[in-house]
Amino acid sequence: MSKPLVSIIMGSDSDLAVMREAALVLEEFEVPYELTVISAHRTPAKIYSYGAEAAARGLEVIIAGAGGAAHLAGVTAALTELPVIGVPILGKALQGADALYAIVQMPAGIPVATVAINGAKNAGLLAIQILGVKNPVYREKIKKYRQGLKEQVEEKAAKLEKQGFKAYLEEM
Ligand code: RP5
Repeated sequence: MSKPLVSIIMGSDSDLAVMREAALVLEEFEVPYELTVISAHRTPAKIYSYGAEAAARGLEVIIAGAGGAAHLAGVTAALTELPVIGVPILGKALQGADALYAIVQMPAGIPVATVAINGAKNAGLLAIQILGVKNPVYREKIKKYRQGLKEQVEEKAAKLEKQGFKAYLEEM
């Protein structure tokens, strides 16, 4: 197994049902990754060493998902010069707005690339695009993936135009 290039961390195992989407896309693109639970609040010493050592271990991008008072992505970004992608996790109380604001509102100097609430799939894709800056294999895979998206939309549009919206909806 190759050394992981991408790290997926999350504040709790309760985030895994969302964060698995990032792992699945990395597997689809054959990107070596590691995945674990680290909490900025419950295991602060662990995130300190994890963030501080991440670049030296050969990681190139970190994806951090957390809900509620979601400090994991920002704290990780403060501890490493690697790009950090934050995934706000939908919580019960504030519909994910708490995590979104906590992750996106970073102070100037320590950016976190924030995706949508529960946007773990896009976090995985963005990580691959970042790897693609220096690795043309990943860049080509992203191009192919987008070609597939385009073809899917074109097929749907052609079918909709041919059948009309009523028949189309009945099949949905
Ligand atoms: C955050 O608190 C985690 O990222 C999770 O989204 C939320 C709730 O955690 P659990 O109480 O389910 O462990 O730190």
